[in-house]
Order: sequence, then structure tokens, then C-alpha cells
Amino acid sequence: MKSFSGLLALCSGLLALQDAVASTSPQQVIQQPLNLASGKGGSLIKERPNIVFIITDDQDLQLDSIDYTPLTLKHLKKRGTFYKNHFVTTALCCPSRVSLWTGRQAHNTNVTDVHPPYGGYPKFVAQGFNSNFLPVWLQEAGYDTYYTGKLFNAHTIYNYDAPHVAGFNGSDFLLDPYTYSYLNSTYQRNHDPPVSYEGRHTADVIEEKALGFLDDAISGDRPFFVAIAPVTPHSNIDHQETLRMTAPIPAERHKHLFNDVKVPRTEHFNPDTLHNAELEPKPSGVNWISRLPQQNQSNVDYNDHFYRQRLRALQTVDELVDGVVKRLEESGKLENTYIVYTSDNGYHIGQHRLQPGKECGFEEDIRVPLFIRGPGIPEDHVEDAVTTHIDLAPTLFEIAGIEQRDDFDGTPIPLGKDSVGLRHEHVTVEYWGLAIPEGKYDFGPDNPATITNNTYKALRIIGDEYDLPTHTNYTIYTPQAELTVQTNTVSLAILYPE
Ligand SMILES: *[C@@H]1O[C@H](CO)[C@@H](O)[C@H](O)[C@H]1NC(C)=O
Ligand SMILES: *[C@@H]1O[C@H](CO)[C@@H](O)[C@H](O)[C@H]1NC(C)=O
Ligand SMILES: *[C@@H]1O[C@H](CO)[C@@H](O)[C@H](O)[C@H]1NC(C)=O
Ligand SMILES: *[C@@H]1O[C@H](CO)[C@@H](O)[C@H](O)[C@H]1NC(C)=O
Ligand SMILES: *[C@@H]1O[C@H](CO)[C@@H](O)[C@H](O)[C@H]1NC(C)=O
Ligand SMILES: CC(=O)N[C@H]1CO[C@H](CO)[C@@H](O)[C@@H]1O
Repeated sequence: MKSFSGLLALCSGLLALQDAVASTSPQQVIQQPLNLASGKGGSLIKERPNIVFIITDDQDLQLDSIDYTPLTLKHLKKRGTFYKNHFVTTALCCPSRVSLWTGRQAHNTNVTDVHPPYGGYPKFVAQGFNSNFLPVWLQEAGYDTYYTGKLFNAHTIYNYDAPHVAGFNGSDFLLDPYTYSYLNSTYQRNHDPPVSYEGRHTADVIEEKALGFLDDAISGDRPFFVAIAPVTPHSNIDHQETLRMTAPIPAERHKHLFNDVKVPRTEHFNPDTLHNAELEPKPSGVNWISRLPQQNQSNVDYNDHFYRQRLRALQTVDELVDGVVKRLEESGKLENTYIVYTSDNGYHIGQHRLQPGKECGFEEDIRVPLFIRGPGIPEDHVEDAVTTHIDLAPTLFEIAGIEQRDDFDGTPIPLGKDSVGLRHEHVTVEYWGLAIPEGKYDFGPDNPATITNNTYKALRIIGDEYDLPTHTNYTIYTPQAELTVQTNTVSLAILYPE
């Protein structure tokens, strides 16, 4: 029971923080009103801003991926705001995307996995969200809506019409089991049957589809929402008997790039047991992470290659951003369009000795890029406010001039430089189930490196005077069980007992 008082101190600290957070009612979140076009009746509808939403797959912020995408930096960071403290609430594609498009935490969507029974497209439908998520709401509010790319996992060539995804005027979805096949993607347009794009690079296919929908949207009479969801830089998965997740495959024209680039050797990269100047030996993680073996040189070299393949593959997204901005500019719509750029979750490669992957509560996994450019958004501005994926649907409501919903867990994020809104200082991070090493080492459901019970809840807390927690770990004893509280510069996670 040595840490019991520590537990009390820790818990009361957290409770105090939660109280502080809870006492901030949505009404108190004061925001500078956006300088949106106003008018009467029909003209108001006409002048409402357009939204283009680009969402990449597994793109990190912490491993510096954005530094390698100069066009995105030029168009979105320089001409817009970079939200440097933006987090996902669940570091896994499908739960994160459902939270994003509904504005709710995963414990409230109950879509907590990538496959049924706990997640995937069928679970999204079963939870009633197909008639109750962002595109449906935007359409009801007068927007024309379009989507191309990956929507959710377990959205397949078998279930795409049972039912069709609702809420879009035009859609062309990547479908499993070919979603992550960089050279053999399969798409399904509107209510048509699936079409295979064998032999074409996934990036070229989505660029064509995205610009096509953008043209459709631009030629319409109503304001538009166009979502573009490339699968890049997710691992490549080809449909075959034995599942394998390998490095992404860049387009031919980018294969030669970045030969000397390596995963940033930050403090937590493949650490020795005594990896830092702390006074006592300290594994850089707890629970199963503390038992990971240090990676040997061949493994580190492979992971560096994996990293370069991600950066190379991302070049196509960079080109896509450029193409989208140019098309908007040519049409005269750029000035009245918000462009949002983010990813569904982050990614780690070698930090804490982890093989490439996500699903953990570490900074690499939960921090993702967020850029917003558009009317009233400060240019070349870096925003410190803590923002999360569940805030994005509320933010788009704000942009579109729609009244906030009672079932949103998130709140609109500050969009203007002078926003004085009270912001939350915490992010609720939650996760259920597996942690899967991707890449060629330790992959596979039967490999002991696949962790079946990586379930945790965590609070990541950042305020003006604190950035909690620090490099500490606590072992906590409760009447029920021993809990390990994981703190790793990162997030404070309660890992369920082993
Ligand atoms: C969440 O979904 C799972 C799987 O269908 C189900 O067993 C569970 O009861 C659901 N939880 C809630 C709170 O609805
Ligand atoms: C988009 O769909 C909505 C809802 O069905 C409809 O009202 C609107 O007219 C459609 N827009 C176009 C351009 O067809
Ligand atoms: C490519 O995908 C199609 C299905 O869309 C499939 O029939 C074909 O076998 C795949 N090709 C390869 C090489 O896997
Ligand atoms: C390096 O580590 C990997 C992963 O554990 C292992 O498969 C491989 O055999 C090791 N290579 C050497 C040269 O020790
Ligand atoms: C967690 O999973 C491991 C196997 O990955 C298993 O050995 C262990 O018993 C599990 N612990 C709990 C609490 O389920
Ligand atoms: C899992 C882990 O890292 N546990 C360490 C937490 O810190 C104590 C000392 O304060 C170590 O004894 C544990 O090994």
C-alpha cells in the first residue's frame, strides 16, 4: 500500500481538474463571432462559406511529417492557423473518425474498434449514426456534400449497400479489403457497384475523384462541404490469405526522395534501460511497454526505411493540397472557403521501443496536424489552445452558422486570433483492445508482441502554467487491484491491471 497517499493526491488533483473543466459550461465558452458573410434570406444561404476537409490516415505530428510537405505548409500553415496542441480522443482510425464526424467521445458513440461487434461501418450503422452525422446535418442546413476516400473500416465490397452511406450528394468510397492496397484500390461511387483500380496508384485515383467532386461542388448553387480522405500514409495492406501490414508504397515519381532521412532520434527513441539522465533506472513506459526489448540495428534500419516510405507517400497528399487550392482559386471560391487539414490518429516508430503503429496514449499517437485556413482565420498563426477531434464537428457548425447540438461532447475551437474563449485544458483519451505492431517485425495476431488488452483511459492536461504529467510513473493500489498509472511526458494513462 506504499503509494496509497500518492493515489489520493493524484485522484484529488484530477478531480479538481475535472471539476474545473466541468464547471465550464458550453455557454461560457465565449468566442469571437466569426466575420461571416451576413445577409437576409436567400442571399445568406448563397454567401455561406464552403468547407473542404482533407483527412489523412495515420499521419503523425511528432515525427515531423509536416516538415516534408512544403505545399501544405505554404497553402495552409502560412495562409492559415496551425493548431499545435491538437489531439485525437481515440488513437485508432474508425473510432476516431466516428468521433470526428459525430462530435462525441467514443464511450458515447460506442464505436470503439475497427471491426464488428465493437466497431467498423456496421457498428456505426447499428448505433444509428448513418442518419445522424455531420454530412446529414450539413445537408439539412443547406449544404451540398461530397466525400471521397476512406470513410470507415469494415466498409466493404460486401456491405457498401446495406445500407449505402447517407448524407452525401456525391460519394466515392475506398472499400475493404482493398482500402490500403496502394496499387489495387477499389472504390464505390454513389450507388454504383465497386470498381477496381488495379495497377494505378491510390493517390492518383483519389486526386482525380477529389478534383471531380470539387468541380461538381463549385458548379452548384449551394455552399459545399467536400471531404477528401486519402489512405496515405497508412501501411500498405494487400488482400491475401495472411494479413500483412508493410510500409506504404510511394508513387514512382517520389521513390528517390529523402534517402538520408531517419526517424527523429528523440529522447524516447528506442531507449536503453538507462536512457536518460534520471537518477534511477526508468523504462520509458509501464505495463507491457516497459517489457519491450530494445530494437537491434536491422530493426532500426527497417523502421527508418518505413519512415522514409511514409514521407515519400505523403508527397502525393502535398500535391493534392496544391491541386485543391489551385482549383478553388481558379473558380474564385478560395476566399470564401475554409480548408481543414488533419489526420485520423498519429503514429509512432521506435519510440519506447515500439514497432511502427498507433493505439497508444503517447504523444506520437494522439497528437495530429491540424491546419485551418479560411475567412477570418489568422494567417501564419500558431494557436496554443488545446483542441481535439470531437471539437471539429462543432467547429464546422460554427462556420456554417448552425446551432450547436446538445449531444456534442466537443465545443467549437477558437478560429480568430482574438478569440478569448475559455478553452478546456484536458483531453480525454480512451482506448479499447489491441495494440498491433505494424511493419515486418513482430507482426501478426499470434505474435506475443500483439497486445490484446491495451485498454486505457487517460487525461492529457495542458494549461498556461502546466503541461501534465511529467516523467514519472506511479503504481497505485486500490481495494480491487493494482493499477499502474502511466505517465510518460505524454499522457497519464490508467492501464488496466494484468
Ligand atoms: C456497446 O457495444 C457492445 C457491442 O455491441 C455492446 O456489447 C455494449 O453493450 C454496448 N454498450 C453500450 C453502453 O451500449
Ligand atoms: C444535395 O442533396 C440535398 C438533399 O437530398 C438536396 O436537397 C440538394 O438539392 C442536392 N444538391 C444537388 C446539387 O443536387
Ligand atoms: C485487385 O482487386 C480486385 C478486386 O477489386 C481483385 O479482383 C484482384 O484480384 C486484385 N488484384 C490483385 C493483384 O490482388
Ligand atoms: C533483430 O530483431 C528482429 C526482431 O526481433 C529479429 O527478428 C532479428 O532476427 C534480429 N536480427 C539480428 C541480426 O539479430
Ligand atoms: C492481457 O493480455 C495478455 C496477452 O496479451 C494476457 O497474458 C494477460 O493475461 C491479459 N491480462 C488481462 C488482465 O486480461
Ligand atoms: C513500470 C515502471 O516503470 N515502474 C517503475 C516506476 O517507478 C518505480 C520507482 O519509483 C520503479 O521501481 C518501477 O519499476
